[in-house]
Amino acid sequence: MTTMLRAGLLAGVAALAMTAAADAASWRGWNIHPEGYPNTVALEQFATDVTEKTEGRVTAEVFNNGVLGDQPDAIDQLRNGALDFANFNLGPMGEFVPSINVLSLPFLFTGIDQMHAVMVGEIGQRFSDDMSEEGVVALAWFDSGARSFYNTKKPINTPADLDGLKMRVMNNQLYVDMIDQMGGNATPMAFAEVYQSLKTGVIDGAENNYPSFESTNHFEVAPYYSLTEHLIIPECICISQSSWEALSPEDQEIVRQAAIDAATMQRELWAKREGESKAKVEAAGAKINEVADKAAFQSMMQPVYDGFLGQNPQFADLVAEIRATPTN
Ligand code: BDP
Repeated sequence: MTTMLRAGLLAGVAALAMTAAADAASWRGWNIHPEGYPNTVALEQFATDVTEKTEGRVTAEVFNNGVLGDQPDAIDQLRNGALDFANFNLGPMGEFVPSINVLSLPFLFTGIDQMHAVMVGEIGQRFSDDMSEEGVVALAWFDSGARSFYNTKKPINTPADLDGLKMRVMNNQLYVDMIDQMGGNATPMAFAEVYQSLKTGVIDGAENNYPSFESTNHFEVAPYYSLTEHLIIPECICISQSSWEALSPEDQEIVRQAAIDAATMQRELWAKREGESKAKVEAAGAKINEVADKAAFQSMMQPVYDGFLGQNPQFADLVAEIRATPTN
C-alpha cells in the first residue's frame, strides 16, 4: 500500500468514526436509590434496553444513590439537558409543573389502585402533557406505595401525637402545610441528609413508604412506623425534552417501549419489595402500628385543600375528576 493510499484510508476511517461519535448520544440517568432497589433495577433495565435496541445510537448509563445531585436539582438539570433521563417522585415535580401539585394533596386517592387507574388513563396523559411543556417527557409511571410517618420517639395514633415533632418532608410547600395542620413542625430536607439528622436529633421523624424506610436504614434510628398512608404519589420515568427531540421517530418508539417495560417490571418488583421491607424492619425491631382513625388525620386536611384550590381554582375540577375515578 502506498503511503498516500494508507493516509487516505486512515483519514476515511477517522471521518467515519467521527460521524458515528457525532450521531451517537451518551445518556446520563439520575437515580436517587441504591443498587437492588426496585426503581434501580428497572431503570438499569431501561438503560440496557435503550443501548441494545438502538444498537448503540444511544448509550444510556444510570448513576445511582443520588450522586448527580438531590431531586429538585436533578429536575432542573433534566430540564436544561444536563441530564438525559431519570426516575423522579412527582412530589418535588410540583414546584416546576403546577398541575402536578394536585398529586401531593394528602389523602387524595382512596388507595394505590385508584392512583394506578388515574395515571394510566386520560388524566395521567394530561399530567404528562403538562410536564412536557416544562421540558420533562414522562414516558411511564412507577409505583411508590403509600407514605406513612415514622419517628424516633413514639407511635402516632392521632394527629395530637405529632404535636411539636420535627418532621422531614420532601421539597414542596404542600407538605409543610400538611404537617403544620397536624400540629408538627415541617422541615424540608434532601433525602440523603435524613439518616444523620434523625440520628443526631436535628429532626424527630420523616415519612416514606416501606421500601425507602428500609433501604435508607432510617428504621434503625426512627423505629416507630405508623400507618397513616397520607400520601400516595406516583413516580415517573422521564426523559429530557432536548434528548427526546434529538432522537429519530424510530428511536423514540424504542425508548418509549423500554420505559413502559421498565415500569411494568418496577411495579412487580415493588409489590414484592414492600412485603420484604416490612418483614426486614420488623425483624430488626421496628414498631409498626395500624392507625385506627385515619379519618381524624384526613379531616384536618381541609385547610390544605382550601388554601391550594383558593390559589389554584383551575385545578378544582381535576381534583373532583380524580376522586370520581373508579378503581378497576
Ligand atoms: C422515595 C422516593 C424518592 C424520594 C424520597 C424522599 O422514591 O424519589 O426522593 O422518597 O423522601 O420514596 O425524598
